[in-house]
Amino acid sequence: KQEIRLEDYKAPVFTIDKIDLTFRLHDDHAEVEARSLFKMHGDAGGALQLDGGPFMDLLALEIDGQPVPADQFVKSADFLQIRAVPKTFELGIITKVYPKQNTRLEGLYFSGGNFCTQCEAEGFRHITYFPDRPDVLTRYMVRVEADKESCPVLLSNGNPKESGDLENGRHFAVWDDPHLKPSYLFALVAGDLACQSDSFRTASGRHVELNIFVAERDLDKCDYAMQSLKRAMVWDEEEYGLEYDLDVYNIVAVSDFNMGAMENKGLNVFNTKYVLASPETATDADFDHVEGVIGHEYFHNWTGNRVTCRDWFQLSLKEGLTVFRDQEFSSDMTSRAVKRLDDVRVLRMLQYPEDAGPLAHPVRPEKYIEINNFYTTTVYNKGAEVIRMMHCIIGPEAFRKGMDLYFERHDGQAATCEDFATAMEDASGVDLKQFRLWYSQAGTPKVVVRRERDGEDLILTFEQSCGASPGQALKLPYHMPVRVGLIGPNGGDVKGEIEGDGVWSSSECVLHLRNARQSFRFRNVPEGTVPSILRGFSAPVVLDHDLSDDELAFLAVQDSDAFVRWEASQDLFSRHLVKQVETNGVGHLPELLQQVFVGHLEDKDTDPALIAELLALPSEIALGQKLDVLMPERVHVAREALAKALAGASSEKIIALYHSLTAGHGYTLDQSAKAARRLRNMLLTYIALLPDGEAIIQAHYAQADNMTDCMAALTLIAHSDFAFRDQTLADFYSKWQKNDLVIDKWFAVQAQSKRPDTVARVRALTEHEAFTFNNPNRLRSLISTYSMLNQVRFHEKSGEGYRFLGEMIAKVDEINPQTAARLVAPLGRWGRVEEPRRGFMKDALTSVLKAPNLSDDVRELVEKSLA
Ligand code: BAL
Ligand code: ZN
Repeated sequence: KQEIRLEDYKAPVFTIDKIDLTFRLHDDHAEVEARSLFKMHGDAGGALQLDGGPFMDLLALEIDGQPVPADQFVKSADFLQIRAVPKTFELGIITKVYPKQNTRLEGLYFSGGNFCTQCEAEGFRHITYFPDRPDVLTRYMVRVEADKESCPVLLSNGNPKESGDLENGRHFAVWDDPHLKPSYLFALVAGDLACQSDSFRTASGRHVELNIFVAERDLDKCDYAMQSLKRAMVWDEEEYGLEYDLDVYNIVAVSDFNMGAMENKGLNVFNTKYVLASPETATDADFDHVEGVIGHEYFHNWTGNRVTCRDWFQLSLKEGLTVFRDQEFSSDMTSRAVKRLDDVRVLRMLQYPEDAGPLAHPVRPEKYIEINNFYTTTVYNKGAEVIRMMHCIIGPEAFRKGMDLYFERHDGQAATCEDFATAMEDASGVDLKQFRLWYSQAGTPKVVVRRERDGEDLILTFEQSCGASPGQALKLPYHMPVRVGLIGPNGGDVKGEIEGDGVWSSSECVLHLRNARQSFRFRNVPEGTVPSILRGFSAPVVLDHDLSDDELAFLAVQDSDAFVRWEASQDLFSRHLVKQVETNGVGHLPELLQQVFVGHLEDKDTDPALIAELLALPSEIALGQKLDVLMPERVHVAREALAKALAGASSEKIIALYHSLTAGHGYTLDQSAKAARRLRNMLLTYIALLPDGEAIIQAHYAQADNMTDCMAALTLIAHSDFAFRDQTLADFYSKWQKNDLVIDKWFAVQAQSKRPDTVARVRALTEHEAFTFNNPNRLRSLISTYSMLNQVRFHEKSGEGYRFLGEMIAKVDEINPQTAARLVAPLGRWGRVEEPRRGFMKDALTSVLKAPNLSDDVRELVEKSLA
């Protein structure tokens, strides 16, 4: 496959006024008839080039009702070219595809007894020959025909128009989508599905039918998704004045799905993981994810569908913006402070390593071979941070005006990131020229801040830099918003007066950092005031400051900003742990750390969910990132030792608080009940390290009446040497073996175990009766959890973890290249480790390249990872 470059973008020469699609679904194949009205613009030399795929047969090709002679067209594995076409014409194509053989899960495939589609980014070309690019917007009319008994439900985009019976026990349905859309938003579902229905009245009075289609056995697990959908619809009306625009909103849950969900117009197809939830089967985090993803796909209706992307380089235009919108929605529905910590943690754990490694790319990439490889945490999560920074720089009111302007200008169009930035600029009057570097430069900037006193004044001097990334040796300084507060000696925010490029609101200011080095003078700052820097994590950077341990301890307790409070605690723990790792020491527990820890335990004024996070030690991955050379065992040992010392020093307080949270808390999904569970389960991780912890964990597991508590205990049990370990895992398996999503957790919990035998167990689990290489959720639960989240066991000195992953990538690639490619990244981080690990990682990558018939998806990432 050839590299595609942003700079080569050309507007389409052919547009399509409308397309009529007929799907004739049969047991072993599907016939697809497409009739499209093409219009030529400018001079194409009379040749029409359509995208196609290697897995379909061409049965018929007509122009204006006449067969196209064989010498007038050329067909290859990935295109169809027709010469000498008229200026306007109707193109008729009949193709034959094989959904049951489609294990790649793009295009039309079969999952759990149902036909379904996945067309983003380039799946439509595996259904019919078409200009499969997001800037060709068309009106779709779709007729689906299938056997009535096996496929009673027939769905496509838009509104239902007509349905009825046919001969031979077959039936049909016609769907009409009045909105223009690109082919990647096309969807079809046919099968035997049960449905939970509800309705919604939009602010302007449109009645919308809401349906969630699932397998009959899962009908009792759709309530939360339905309630979340209605909350999302209200939220988008209230926050952005955006209403839904069809008569029906359909969601279908399928169990084999490459992504989390897909925002097809009026017919979202979801991974079951983000629809199904009941207290017995889903954790609180699962419920939050359901709400977040339901919101995300719903919000795409405007940011993605009504305004779509001109080309795939603009992917973050819809994804970064929609992630920002779903984050804000979830913040409003749950706890803003805790949601922000969760999002920052994800960014640092997944995006920072990407930005620092061989697969680093800008939020708006400039080239790709396989676009599926760019559905990355950089495009999504860093993209959302870019939107969040704009929101911070121009302020919420101007941001809302900018959104209005963006829709006013681009509704019904395929737009660019540049269009979005321009709308924000025009609405606010703020110059965002320099800010746009966040779209074009890869890498995580480093910001060093140093303090100076000058009489009564405090001067903060910032220096920003950003290391080289592939193809980008030198970086220009970014425009970044840095939110800063001042905490007076008695705690509490001090209002300041500032000289430099910054604006005060009531309790803090936003500094506009634009230069490589820049100073800000705060006037009349009382002695003993501690600056609270990068509040709310206002820019996605690595911050280096000169605060003392005592000052960090002070902020950890006193700061009014939850992020800085948490960050100060984390910094304090990290400093100690990094020292231990670097000196290979197992020193005493510093008094200050214990005091801070106890302070959090005794804090009665803070949301218990936030307390849980304040008590958490930095993850092994977060600690690894603070080292020049990753030393996985030392990190693991030092962290365990500190946790054990903290637990031992405060055991009575921990156990007392744990029991106080147990009493009187029946299971509900209220925020306060969820927060109590979060804290109680965090305490359990410390209890596991106490001599009498085993009995408490066993009781916690036995008494759990919900999956959150059950998994909290099972995670610790899987990691332990407890005598009941194997039996508990076996019991859990036999209890839940019919529930795929719960069995995914069973695999994941074993993949996460820090026990030395984990790599052998993970390998053995690939032979388990419940393991399959065909289901992406199952692959991710075992292989991705192991290789991405279990740092110490993945980086086994023997290299066995790397060899295992290399083998898995090659094996999965034969079945599903897109999902195989998502397994590659951990092997590319060889620059972070020393020999012999480094060599083992490269060997594993090289061995993948030797696989016969390696996909472009995997090849692109492996070659980049070795470069
Ligand atoms: N558009 C792909 C799935 C999602 O981001 O919603
Ligand atoms: Zn999305």
